[in-house]
Amino acid sequence: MKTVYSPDHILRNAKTELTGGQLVTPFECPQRADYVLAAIKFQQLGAIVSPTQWPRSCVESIHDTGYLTFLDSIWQRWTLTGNQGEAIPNIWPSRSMPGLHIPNHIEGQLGYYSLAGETSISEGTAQAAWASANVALSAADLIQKGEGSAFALCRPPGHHASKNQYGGYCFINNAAIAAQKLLSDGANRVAILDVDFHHGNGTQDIFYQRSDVLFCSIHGDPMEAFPYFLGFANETGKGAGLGLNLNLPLPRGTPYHLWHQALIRAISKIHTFEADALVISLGVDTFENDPISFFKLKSDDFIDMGKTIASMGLPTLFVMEGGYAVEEIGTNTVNVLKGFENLAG
Ligand code: 7XA
Ligand code: ZN
Repeated sequence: MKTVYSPDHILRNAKTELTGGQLVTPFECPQRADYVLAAIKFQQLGAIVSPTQWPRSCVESIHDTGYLTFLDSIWQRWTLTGNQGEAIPNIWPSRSMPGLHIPNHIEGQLGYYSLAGETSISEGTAQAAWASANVALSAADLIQKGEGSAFALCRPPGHHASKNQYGGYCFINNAAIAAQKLLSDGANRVAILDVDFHHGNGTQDIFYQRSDVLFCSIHGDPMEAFPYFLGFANETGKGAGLGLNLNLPLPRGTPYHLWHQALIRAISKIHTFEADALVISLGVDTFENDPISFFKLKSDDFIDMGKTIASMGLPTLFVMEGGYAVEEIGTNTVNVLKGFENLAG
């Protein structure tokens, strides 16, 4: 399996993450991609190729232009305003405010365009997000050109980003733009299976009313886990998308055999949908030692995960999302990809 990788991920190197009332070194750090890349080389997964640059319209097919302009300009505006630290939102439209207008002031815009406060914006963040998007689009292109599978080593990740909001370490929804590219290139139906520990609220929101994309997610119960306000089992889609959203929230301490049962349910749904291609939002923060999550998957379980995904027999694009047990992230990620290849041949 080919991997698409850009060294420009390193441009996303924030120094702060707001957690527990403190500014700590972000869990989503450049070393994550370094470990994954090293494991790909060590386990000889396949060629590592550079992304090409895709037209901005590929990203604008999913994200609002106003949001993208905000993302592109925020760092310069933030520093020109005289701010010394990284850009962190501190106010949001609340239940009693419609929140439908975009303030002129940068502080108000940060609140308008963010869904959470942990994700500081730093110099180079937008450039890295665009590089990550090009990685996903290039990997989708490999699938379109006939590769049975490909791995987009995206960083920063994407599945929390909605059409006009960043947060949860995500800025551009890489899985969504890849799925849209597969559709634009001729696929009739694309299934997105999100196996990251966290619910992919952005991806769900983007495709919630569409009939050409099925979204399935297996994740920590949002009553107990980020993003808290989306990802419940009764969210099943709307309008043309009714019945095409499957959320499988699971409780604290879930081991692989129970997680696997949810995977089988998702596979059954994908089978019924008759997808032409599959996009996997691949987070490995389901790992037992992940510092911010609460499932109990072991490293070897990721091999079986990959094999089970391969049993669907679909062209499959893997898009990197989360995983913060940094020293094990490479092994766990490549275990999924190797497991997939062993069954997919
Ligand atoms: O998949 N998403 C992630 O891995 C990031 C979740 C961010 C959690 C922040 C909790 N304070
Ligand atoms: Zn996650």
